[in-house]
Amino acid sequence: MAATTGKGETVQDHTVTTNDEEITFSPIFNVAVPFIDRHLAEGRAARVAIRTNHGEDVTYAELAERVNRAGNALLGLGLSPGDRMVMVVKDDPAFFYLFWGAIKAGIVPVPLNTLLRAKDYEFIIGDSQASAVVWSPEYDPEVGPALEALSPGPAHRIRTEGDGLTLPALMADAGSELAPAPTTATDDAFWLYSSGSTGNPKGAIHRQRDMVVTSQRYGVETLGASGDDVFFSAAKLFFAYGLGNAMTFPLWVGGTSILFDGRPTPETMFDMIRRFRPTLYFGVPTLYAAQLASFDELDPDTSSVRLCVSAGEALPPEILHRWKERTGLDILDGIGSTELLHIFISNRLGDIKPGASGRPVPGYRARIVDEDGEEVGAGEAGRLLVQGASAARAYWNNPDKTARTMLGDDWVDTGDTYLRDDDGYFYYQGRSDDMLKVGGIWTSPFEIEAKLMEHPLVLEAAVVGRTDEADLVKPAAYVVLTDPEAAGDELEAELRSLCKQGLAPYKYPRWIEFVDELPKTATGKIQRFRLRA
Ligand code: 3UK
Repeated sequence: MAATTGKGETVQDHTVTTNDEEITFSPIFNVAVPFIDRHLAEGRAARVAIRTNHGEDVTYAELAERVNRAGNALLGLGLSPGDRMVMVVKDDPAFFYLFWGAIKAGIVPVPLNTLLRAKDYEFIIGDSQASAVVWSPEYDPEVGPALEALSPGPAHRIRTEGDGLTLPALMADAGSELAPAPTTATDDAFWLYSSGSTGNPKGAIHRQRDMVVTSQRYGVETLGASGDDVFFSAAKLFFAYGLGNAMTFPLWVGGTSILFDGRPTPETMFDMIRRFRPTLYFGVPTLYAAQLASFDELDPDTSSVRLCVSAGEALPPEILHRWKERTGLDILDGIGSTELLHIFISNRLGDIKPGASGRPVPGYRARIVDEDGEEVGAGEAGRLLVQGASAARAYWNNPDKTARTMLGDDWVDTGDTYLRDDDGYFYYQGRSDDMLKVGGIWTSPFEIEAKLMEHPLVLEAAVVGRTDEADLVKPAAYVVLTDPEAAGDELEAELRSLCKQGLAPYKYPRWIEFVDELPKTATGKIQRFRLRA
């Protein structure tokens, strides 16, 4: 299909042009075309797009046909462009068919965290006013009650396999050809719900262009991803981090994605790496720490990997150093968010600053501001604001939160406290709402945690504010040990003196508690609010 611009030139629909300055889109643009159909036109039909831990391989030709069938199946049920389809789907090829089939048909997929509870699903399905819900039968115990509680609720209820109405049955009856819905680059494409530490989850509305921007600016220009890469992500597809790592980046460059539908543990991750030989591995700090703790026992083979990535929370320098020592591999730490869709400040190949998130990814701008919105100087902490063309346009049905977060012109308030050094590297200081005032001075819980983790017996640490006898806020540390037997007064004194020596004097933890584990979100973030409670 071709269109004519006002200037009389002819442009193909659904095309992208990229240069250093900007990424431009044809007036008619449906993002399923460059990510799915383009590979057939470019001779990659027989290449493997997806490999699963169950031994299933899906080629680019099979993927394109199944995407069409899934899109037609949804249209056949009566869904219309703009309708929402909630997905509670494990990491499986069906996730790809549904997500892209919906987008190609103009329907808006809303993938949800598969670890939520019935109450959460009830809220989100109701909030999104979804016309259809599709789920993997594993999640029956939580999705079932949520659907029962909603009346009338979504008109269409579909399992990816098993009982009742199933996706494979619908796809078998649907046509294998589908014309892309004639959307534009700034039309809504998909939503991702983000759960803050307080309040209800909010649906971030992403546009057709957003996955192109993250795949090109971070995937290609930062990671150097190409069609030769094999991508394996410990972070699941429902998380914006996993969605990029294991779906949009491989599909953008014509590479291969390895899917694992189980629980990420050191054993399962090392086993997948040995079996499928990925070139890029994407993890979170907690998992890297656990993989290091069982490294000797598992004796892994990581020789296929060229580069590792970490995001979700800041990567402690100790983990970076130990991983390099054991595997010879670098870990690129970068900060991303659901609202910006993927990583927007990152370390680079050959330019890694331990303890820093790095510098803005090409195409993104970052500013650190004080309470009045004025930019602060180098070395001063403030709120991190970021601008980029992958920024969500709004939160669904939430004008207040939208106004507070989406500042206009694609600027987003991240809610993080950061400082920038003289060389332009950005350092995470904590969530703005987790920062402590100790003796009147802003204190980063994260800085104290990083210091504690320098001790060889410390696996993880979390610091929160606690009031002392005088009702003043002081740091309290919760510490997980590599050897729980080592807990005791002696180690406590050692950790305290480590902090006193290495940090400003007011920052040492006044209380140290040894615990078996830290409360975490499904995506691996420490829930400091639960420790405070
Ligand atoms: C924190 C980090 C320090 C930070 C994400 C990569 O985590 C992702 O998205 P979420 O919406 O959370 C966003 C918040 O998480 N954070 C993430 N990465 C780092 N803090 N260093 C880091 N490297 O508070 C941020 O505001 O769950 C990560 C790609 C896509 C993502 N959505």
